[in-house]
Amino acid sequence: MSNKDDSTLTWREVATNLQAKGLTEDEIFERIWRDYSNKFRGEESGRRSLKRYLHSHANPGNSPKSFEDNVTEMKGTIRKKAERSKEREAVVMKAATDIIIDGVIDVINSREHYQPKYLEFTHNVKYSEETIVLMISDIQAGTYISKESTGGLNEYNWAVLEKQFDALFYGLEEIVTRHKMVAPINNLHVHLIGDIVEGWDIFKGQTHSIDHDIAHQVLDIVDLIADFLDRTRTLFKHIHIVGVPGNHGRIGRRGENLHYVNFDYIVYKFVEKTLKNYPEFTWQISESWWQVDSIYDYNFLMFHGDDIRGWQGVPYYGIDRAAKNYRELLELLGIRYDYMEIGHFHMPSELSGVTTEKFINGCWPGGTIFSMKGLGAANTPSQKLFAVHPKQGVTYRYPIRLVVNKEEIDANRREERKKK
Ligand SMILES: [Mn+2]
Repeated sequence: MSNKDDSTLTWREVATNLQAKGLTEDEIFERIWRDYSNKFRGEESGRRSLKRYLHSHANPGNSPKSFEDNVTEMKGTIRKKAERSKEREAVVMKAATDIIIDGVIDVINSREHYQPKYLEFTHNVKYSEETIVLMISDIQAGTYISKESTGGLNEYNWAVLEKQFDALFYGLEEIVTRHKMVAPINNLHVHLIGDIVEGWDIFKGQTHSIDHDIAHQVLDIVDLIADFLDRTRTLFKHIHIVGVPGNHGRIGRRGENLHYVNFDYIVYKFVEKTLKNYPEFTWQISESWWQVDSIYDYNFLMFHGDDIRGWQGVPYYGIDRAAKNYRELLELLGIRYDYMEIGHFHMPSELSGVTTEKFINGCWPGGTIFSMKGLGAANTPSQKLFAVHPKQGVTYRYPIRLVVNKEEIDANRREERKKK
């Protein structure tokens, strides 16, 4: 019970006190109406609301609800409301889905049964001739990588390179022979995209990772390329050779000489002279660092790619930007190109674009000490072959893997040494 003087209590407090004393609802009503009727607005409505209040709050025998009780009650109310609304939602969803399904079923049922129109396979397709392009780049002839210095991760030397030329030819032969069964293939375009030789002073200490000096890199690779091209005459009626220089064959520091003062360019010219008596070959080798080769209605732009800045792997944005810049540049000559071919990055890839697809060639040595120690990167040696269709542009593409049996090479060498 309150210690307050009755005159300072509100009628609600008085009602609570009287209820605690055990007075009935009617008795409490009389007392409060007597003392507090002036607190209520209007006689009739005042009486009604006081009665309502007493009935719900001060009803003797019903102890007043605690705050927690009210919260619990409210929770129940809210939960019930939520459940009701969820149920309604589910009903609406189900009804809406049923309407759609009913509609679909009606449409399906109203359709006539499908009558097959094509009962026989008519094999009357005339396959168009296709032209083969073989990208050759990043041979880095003269590179020497020992098994020991790479912890067995790679081994590369001139004997491996010679075997790789066999692998390249066998790969080409198998793919072309297979496709000749469906369509005529008469023309090969060989795109030489630079870094044919490894060089000898491109980076510090390079002389420790070559097994051929630059003179013999040039002389011996000319023989291997000429021999390879000679073999392609067994598969094709006409072979067109296009060449652009790379960065490894340059003479002097970067930018010291013009780009064609480069051993790659010398190798190409040398090969051209070597095979000059064979009418099957046509040559497109100039002092330019870029070339465009036309096959049917398609133009293939090629350059080595060392001017595209990159760090680790293929610089997609740089390549994309170069493609767009070359598009503008070649507009000066009225040349539109459809495909772009580069080497240099040692990571075989094909990048799509709005109008230009870009081909990035693989390399011959695989992981070098530089790539593996510095970047933890190595790729299976490979070169890219693709076919050009008169109407479809570039169709099938193959990586020709240049993986050779190194144990076999070692065994042959041991045999040779024994003979001596
Ligand atoms: Mn390069």
